Amino acid sequence: MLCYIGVGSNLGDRKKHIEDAIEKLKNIEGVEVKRVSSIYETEPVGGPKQGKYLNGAIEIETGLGPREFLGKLQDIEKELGRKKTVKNGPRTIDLDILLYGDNKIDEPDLKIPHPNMREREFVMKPLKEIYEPSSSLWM
Ligand code: PH2
Ligand code: MG
Ligand code: MG
Repeated sequence: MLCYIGVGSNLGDRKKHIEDAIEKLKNIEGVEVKRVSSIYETEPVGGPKQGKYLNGAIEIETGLGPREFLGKLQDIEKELGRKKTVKNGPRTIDLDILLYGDNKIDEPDLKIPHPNMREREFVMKPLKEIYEPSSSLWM
């Protein structure tokens, strides 16, 4: 399955958190990191007053199911010191599944495509750099 994830960080060594997350993704069995977008500095959208983010997008080929893959992303977030805070608040690392093939999932803890991604410049700009349109016609 061709899958796209959004990555963001606005706490601590933001660039290192993103690099570490990509390394950890590469080390997951059944996950191949195919492309990584440029990393952009972006103004925070929503949430409390907080620092600027670094944001990027990653293209992944995986045989894992969406739930299994989500679990792996959450493990990486924990390993990189992500703490539960307020909604849209600052975070060391955020890994969101944006697209998972052309699957549509609408469950309380897993929504694909990622809600509001089309309105979010910090998601779409890096995603458009690496998106492979052959897989679906959603854009
Ligand atoms: N993530 C959020 C809330 N706001 N703003 C920017 N610029 N980048 C993000 O990744 C981001 C955000 C919640 O996930
Ligand atoms: Mg998230
Ligand atoms: Mg997010």
